[in-house]
Amino acid sequence: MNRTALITGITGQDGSYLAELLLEKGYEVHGIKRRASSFNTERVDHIYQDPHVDNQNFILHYGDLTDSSNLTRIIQEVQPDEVYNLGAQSHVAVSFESPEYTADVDAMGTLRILEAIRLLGLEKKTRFYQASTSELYGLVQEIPQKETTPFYPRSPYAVAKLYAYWITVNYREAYGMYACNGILFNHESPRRGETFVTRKITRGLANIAQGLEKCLFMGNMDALRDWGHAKDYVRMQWMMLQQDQPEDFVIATGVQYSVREFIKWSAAELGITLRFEGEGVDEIAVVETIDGDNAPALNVGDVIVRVDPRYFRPAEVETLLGDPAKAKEKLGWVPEITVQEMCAEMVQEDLRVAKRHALLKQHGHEVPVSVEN
Ligand code: NDP
Ligand code: GDR
Repeated sequence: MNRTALITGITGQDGSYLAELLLEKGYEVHGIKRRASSFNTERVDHIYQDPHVDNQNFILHYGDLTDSSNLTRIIQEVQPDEVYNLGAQSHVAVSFESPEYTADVDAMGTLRILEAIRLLGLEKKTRFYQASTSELYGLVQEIPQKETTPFYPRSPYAVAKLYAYWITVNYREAYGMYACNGILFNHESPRRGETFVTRKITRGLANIAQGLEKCLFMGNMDALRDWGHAKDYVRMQWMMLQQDQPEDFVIATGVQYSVREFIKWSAAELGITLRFEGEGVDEIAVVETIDGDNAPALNVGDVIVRVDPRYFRPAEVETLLGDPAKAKEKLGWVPEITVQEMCAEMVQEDLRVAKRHALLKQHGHEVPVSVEN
């Protein structure tokens, strides 16, 4: 019989890739989507199935991680073999502005699901995956970070995720549940939310190249991250639930780069070389050379990146570098897509959209260009 999976956060970056993967593997996939005043299913629209036809294997339910009764009812209806808890207020900077909401969704939401599984008597049937994060390491205590590295969270988001991490461990130990944490380092894709740094860069620079925006305003460009591709990382989320024993794993590439380097690669993919000048809040990036026809709106000497302290965080995570040795050894997991390949894919996708928007603008239509946070 086909296995059944329930994904919270199915409308997000990871949820959409994981849903595709599980459908390919023959799962019946259920997902929880939030009610919104406009459509929010863009990332999964291509796998949407008409509910009026028989044998549907992709089913969306309205729900919210802040609503226990709703979660319990959905889990009771679905009787999932596997639950992937990917839903979260996932933006670190936003968590400083909405700390209580972030705790409610990211920490208590995890407890609500675990408790629903237990109260419904599904603790021996349902396997549980928790989307834990490298943000747990925060002010890093060891380089590189591995499963045994002590945590030191640096944001309301990370503190909420710390609770979620430990409550997952606790339900495993207390009730014998198959529950585990994937401690995932940053992972990106063309489906990455527009306000995370990589997508902000690829989208912003593509728009600037096409004349839709003038300048990209950045926060801390010295920040170092270990970036992988979301497609590689969701494969591991599934693998973690297929073992004999539940265990926690770090998932990372083992290589780190700065935000500034990501800006340089993105510009290079557009045929632009950048020169960085100045320091701190006065740092700028100037167009040094332009090659090819992807940047018709730009001239040599244009300043296209500036620093805006608005994007600095009250407490920053300066450096993250993961050690994925355990995942390689025990699961045979290795990332297949390099960060440079991923960056090129993201730029090309954003360039395609920017070109379309530029054409619309040329013909007098309004186009969306905002880049916030
Ligand atoms: P996204 O922000 O792209 O997706 C988050 C998902 O959670 C969306 O579907 C969102 O719905 C949903 N959501 C938000 N609030 C609620 C709520 N109150 N109730 C139900 N659903 C909600 O995140 P990613 O796909 O990038 O990440 C997936 C998970 O992995 C998150 O938990 C994140 O914290 C964690 N993580 C991510 C990493 C990364 O680098 N991407 C690294 C480590 C961990 P909507 O579409 O309506 O906004
Ligand atoms: P992060 O990702 O906070 O690591 O959390 P993000 O891409 O937002 O920031 C990465 C680093 O870039 C610096 N930065 C900027 N960030 C944003 N968003 N906007 C800017 O303009 C900017 N300028 C510099 C940040 O200060 C930071 O150091 C992501 C999320 O997906 C979490 O949910 C997940 O848990 C972690 O990755 C692992």
